[in-house]
Amino acid sequence: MPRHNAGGQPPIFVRATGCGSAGIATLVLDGDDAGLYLNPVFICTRPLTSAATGELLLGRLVDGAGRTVDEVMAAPLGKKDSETGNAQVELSCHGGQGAVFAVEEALLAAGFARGRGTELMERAHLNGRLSLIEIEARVRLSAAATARQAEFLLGHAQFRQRWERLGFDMAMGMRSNETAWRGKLLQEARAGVARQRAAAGLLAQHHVALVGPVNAGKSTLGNRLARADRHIVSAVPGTTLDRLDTPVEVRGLSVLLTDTAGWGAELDDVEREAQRRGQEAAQSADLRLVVLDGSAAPGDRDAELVSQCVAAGPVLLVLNKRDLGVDESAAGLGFLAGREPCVVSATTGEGFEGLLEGIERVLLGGTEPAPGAPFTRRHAHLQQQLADGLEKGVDGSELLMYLRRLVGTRPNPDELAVALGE
Ligand SMILES: Nc1nc2c(ncn2[C@@H]2O[C@H](COP(=O)(O)OP(=O)(O)O)[C@@H](O)[C@H]2O)c(=O)[nH]1
Ligand SMILES: [Mg+2]
Repeated sequence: MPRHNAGGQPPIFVRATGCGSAGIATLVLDGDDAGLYLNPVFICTRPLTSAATGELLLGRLVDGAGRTVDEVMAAPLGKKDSETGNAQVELSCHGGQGAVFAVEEALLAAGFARGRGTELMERAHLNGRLSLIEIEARVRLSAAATARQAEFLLGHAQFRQRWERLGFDMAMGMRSNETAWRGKLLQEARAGVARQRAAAGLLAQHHVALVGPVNAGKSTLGNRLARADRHIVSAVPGTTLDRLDTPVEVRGLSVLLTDTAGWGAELDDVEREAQRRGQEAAQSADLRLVVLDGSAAPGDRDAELVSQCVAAGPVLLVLNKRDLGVDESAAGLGFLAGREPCVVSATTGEGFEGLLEGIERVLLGGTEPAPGAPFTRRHAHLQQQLADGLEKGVDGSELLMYLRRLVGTRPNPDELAVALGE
């Protein structure tokens, strides 16, 4: 086994593709000695170490006994061209778990260590190649559930440029002994803190519960929200006995929708348990959609249900079955909910846009997440510290430190840990 040179970062491998059934999988081998370590187990017409950046070499990966593990394609990358600033080899092998495991075993035997998922980004940051804001955006992009989330996160470059510019203006102002930058920076920092909530709302997964009496149309409504027939709809009361959690997208927000058993009268043990679980979900959800049959006059239990839900947190009252008419006394329940009810028909889809808009408004807290807004608690925290410092008249050089930590272009292991810890 070759000895890795003491100065650089030791050779590791990290999966660059997902693990599942696939035609191809790519592993990134990172470290200045990656080629040296791979060379003895990579059988090709010519040595890997002689290949230049951009060349592709087809060869066989072998284990310690010389047996072929897989046919692989190796693509070496020089220090200048790789993202981490270390030399790399991109190794493409057959996809699928078995093939990837076998290749990883061979790499471990050849002296590579298994890298953590974020380790390449960490190395890139510590080598001055990747800012903290970019790392934070990438971690979230790889977990983004909706196109709207992804689009917002791609605004990270705007966010970084804006704060780099503020830092530049500040440094110039300090040099020429003027203080106009203070007012502008304070305004931006305050605005940033205020905008982070909407961004957090866009990036979070929200738990929304469908509650209401049996046969109000909760499952039909849930199906329409999920745009798929995932829930069991039936005219027989009590069909939804268990909790059903379905990930759905509402106007680009990621929502986990829980359909619950109806709050009916006659209950056996199974139904009572289903109801208990439903109530539990309704209590802990971020938003409760209280679904009632809006074509019929509400009973005392309906009013009681709305009040109970309001006590647990945000509520949208949904008066369903609009196609059968709207009973005026049902509309009056909106007073209890504290908001205009959404009057819809789950079967025809009438009124649905209003419902989607209502859900979006509650979950985002009424604000629109704008591109270039801060999107982590770390950002908001540093902007808050900056605003506090400006108000207290703290010295410019100290304030500049907050800006440096925020943008994170310079290697900062402590701040990196905070960024990856969220
Ligand atoms: N006319 C009409 N019927 C509906 C509507 N929504 C649901 N239903 C019917 O009401 C019955 C109960 O629906 P379901 O979704 O199972 O109610 P749940 O018990 O609240 O989950 C079914 O026969 C549905 O087809 C609607 O908007 N209009
Ligand atoms: Mg149901």
